[in-house]
This record gives sequence, structure tokens and C-alpha cells, in this order.
Amino acid sequence: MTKKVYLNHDGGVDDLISLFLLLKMEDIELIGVGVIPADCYLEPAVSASRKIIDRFGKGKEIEVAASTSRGKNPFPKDWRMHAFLVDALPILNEFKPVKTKEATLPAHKHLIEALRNSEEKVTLVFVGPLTDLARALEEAPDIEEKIEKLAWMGGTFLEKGNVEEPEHDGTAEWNAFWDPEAVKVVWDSNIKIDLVALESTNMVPLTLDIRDKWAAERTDLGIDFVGQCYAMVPPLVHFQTNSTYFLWDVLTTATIGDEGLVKKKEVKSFVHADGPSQGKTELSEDGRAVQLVYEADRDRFFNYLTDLAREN
Ligand code: AGV
Ligand code: CA
Repeated sequence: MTKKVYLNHDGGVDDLISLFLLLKMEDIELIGVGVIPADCYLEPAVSASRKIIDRFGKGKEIEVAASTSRGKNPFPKDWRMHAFLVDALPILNEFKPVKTKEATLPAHKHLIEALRNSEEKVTLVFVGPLTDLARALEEAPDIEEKIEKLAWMGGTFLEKGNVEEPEHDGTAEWNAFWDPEAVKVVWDSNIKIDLVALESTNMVPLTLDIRDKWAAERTDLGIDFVGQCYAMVPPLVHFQTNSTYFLWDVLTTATIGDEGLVKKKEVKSFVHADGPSQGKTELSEDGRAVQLVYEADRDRFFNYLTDLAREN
């Protein structure tokens, strides 16, 4: 049976590869895409998304909606630049003009409309901050019953998150830190949540052996696209830095196609909305229950992703 999916992403390399993979999954019908300018600039991220749908969407008509949401804690500019590079890849610019349309509605209203128009329940895949979902829920609480579940890349219960910014204590994950209030709103809903936290994504860093595997198969168009994209971001070599790239969002998206790639357990938590730990998700017995993805099968994941990417 086909599963309906709505994707909201923030234009990073692994966000755009997530879109690419959802288009290639057999039993998935992607019904819409929202783009939020968190870990990206909006225009190149919307443009690259439209081109990816043109190139790899098998002729399907899927709209891309630009978000009007703005966060509390901005992402570093260097990271936000990645969408410009993907948008400029020759592989995405061979055929013009671009056919895939930009929606007239802003992303949160586009999400509301997509859910209201769907007869079946829809799985939400959010691989950036939760702002558009929080705004949609506040504006249209009725959509909650149309949501099968939310798979969100965000949060961590580890002592160390991935935010290294002035005035912060380093305990948060970036997507939660960008808009902690939005996490709170979503936590207050009754939506089922699969939380792909840093516990699991830390197990899938970008490494040189993976890059070499993609390089060896570069004559395949899909593998070449993935290889070109992951050439733009720093791999894990001798030691981890603040910029080291993991396959955060791609792991999240892959769990939609193959749940067996990861292990989950129920935990209860709340989020710090402000102060030096803002964006931190913390375990608490009277907190909100989510399914925490805490472990990933690294080899199986990379094989799954590479097989899915392959054109032939
Ligand atoms: O915290 C992970 C999230 C994911 O959605 N993003 C990147 C992924 O798209 C923010 C982020 C954390 N560290 C980063 C990030 C880094 N070193 N480079 C770029 N983005
Ligand atoms: Ca992201």
C-alpha cells in the first residue's frame, strides 16, 4: 500500500537528498514539500527542490511551498550557503525551464491545505525546525486527525548536543534550538512522534569510504548526484569538529522506507523554551511520550540509501 508523505525541509545537503530519496521510494506518494529558511537561504533551497522534483520525480506534479517562518536562533551562514551549491549543479540545470511549481500559499498554509484535501492520513517528515507545523496546528487544530505520525530529525538526550554558540550551554540539537517554542507547541499536541535524535544520527557520519563507494559508481546518474552533493560538506576524518557532517535527515527519511534500519523506544520529555539550555530536550517522567530512535544499523542504512539512489 502506498503511504502519503508531506516533507518540510530546510535546504541543507541532507535535506535535499531526503527529498530526492522520497521521490525514489516505491511505496511512497509525496504530496507536497515545504521549505523553511533555517539551515539555508530560501530562494536557492526552493529552486533546488523544484529542480530535484523535475529531474527525479518521474513527471509527478508536486508543489514546493516557501515558508514565511523565522527562527529565534539563526544558523551559521557558512552552513546556510550549501543550498546555493546544490542549486547550481549542472545535473539539475540541464533541462529548462523548470516545470515544478512554487505554491502560492506559504508553507504552513500549504501543509494545512494538503492535509485537509487528503482522504487518508498523511505521514509528516520534518527534517528542519518544527515552526511550520506549530503554526499550522495553531491556525487549524483540525489537521491533527489527518496526521498518521510525525518523523522529526531533532533533539537529543545526550549530554552534548551539536549547538556551539555564545550564551548557550551546548546541550541542544540545532533544529530544536532554532525555534524551541515550536517544539513546545508540537509536544503539546497528540500527534505520534518518531524522534530521530542525535543518539542515532551520530552513528552515521559522512566518511571517506562512503564517498569512495559513490565515486566508484559515478557513471550512474543518481549515485553521481548524491556524490556531488556530499562533496560539498566536511566528512569525519581524524576527529569530529562542529562542522562535521552526519546523515541526520537522510537517516530520518530512510526510516520511512525501511523501519528496520533503526531501533526505537518510548521516552517522556519536555523542551527548554528559553535560557542557556534553550532547545534542550530533557527526559522527565511527567513529560510527553515520543518514540526515540536511539540506534541505527550503519551498514544496512548506507546500502539502503545507495541502492535507492541508483538510477539503473
Ligand atoms: O542538527 C542537524 C540538522 C539536520 O536537519 N542540521 C543539519 C541537518 O540538515 C543542522 C546542523 C547541525 N550541524 C550542522 C548542521 C553542520 N555541521 N553543518 C550543517 N548543518
Ligand atoms: Ca535539515
